[in-house]
Amino acid sequence: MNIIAIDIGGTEIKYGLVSSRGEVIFSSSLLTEASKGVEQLLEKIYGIVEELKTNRILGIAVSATGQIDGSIGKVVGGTDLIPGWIGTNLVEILEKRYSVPAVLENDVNCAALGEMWMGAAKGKENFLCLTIGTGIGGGIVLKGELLRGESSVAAEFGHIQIVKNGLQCGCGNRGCYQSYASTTALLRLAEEKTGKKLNGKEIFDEVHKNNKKYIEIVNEWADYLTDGLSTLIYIFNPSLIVIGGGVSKQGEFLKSIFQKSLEKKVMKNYLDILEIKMAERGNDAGMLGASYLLLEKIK
Ligand code: BMX
Ligand code: ZN
Repeated sequence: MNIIAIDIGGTEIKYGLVSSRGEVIFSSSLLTEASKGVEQLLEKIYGIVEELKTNRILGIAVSATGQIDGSIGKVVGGTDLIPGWIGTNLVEILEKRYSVPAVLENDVNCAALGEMWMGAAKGKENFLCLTIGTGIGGGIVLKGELLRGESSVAAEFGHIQIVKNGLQCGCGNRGCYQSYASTTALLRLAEEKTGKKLNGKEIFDEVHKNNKKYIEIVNEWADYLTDGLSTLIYIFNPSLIVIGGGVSKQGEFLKSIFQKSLEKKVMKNYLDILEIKMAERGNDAGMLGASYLLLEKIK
């Protein structure tokens, strides 16, 4: 039997069917269109469930952007990215509507579990996961379990303040990490410095062509990224950090930029035992992690 898995990011919704052994049997995606608000988003979710629903579904597993209390399946905080999203108890809505078990957990918490179950953190029990996307998200796994925190909103790495009186963030504060080190921030920085609007892939294509301007831009952005990473390294002294999000497709190339930058900010004894890995399950990690939690719930 399979699970309907849905991963709601700030830009894209990835969805598909995951088996109880962790195989992604089918997957597809559509645009989130976050600014259209929660009612539109719910319609998209219902459309996905209708498309994939058969009488042999174990349940619905949802991974989503936002601060989420996974124990009750409710969005309890976050930025204003999806108007109306905060306060939504998606688990209640889905269980009532479809009479199958459902789970909802933060997207990067799910990505961490997905990578532990079937990817770069296989066999690891203590590690951090950080994703670089519309925002920056985090997941902390200790002894094989998510560290959720007192009110279930731990590991929101994206809102660590790294610049005093800096750029305005959607959370209401200024100078947040994600305003400087997300993919959104890389695109903004590139546009500011060149006057041209390129997407992430195009920016890295320019870097691979040895375009000095874009090499400078990527290095500046990476410097912000490692400002946050170094803080996390000093707090957790981790043996593994898994980096996810679209840019992780840049693989070893980007990893070496991050590593060189970290060497200038973090003491050697922390780096000697630290492995940085790019996520292996890319777009599937959130769906896998949510499915992992659904299997735990129905066990
Ligand atoms: C934001 C925050 C996190 C999320 C992270 C990555 C909101 C709506 N989201 O910091 O909960 O994990 O972004 O999400 O407050 P993404 O949109 O980049 O996938
Ligand atoms: Zn913020």
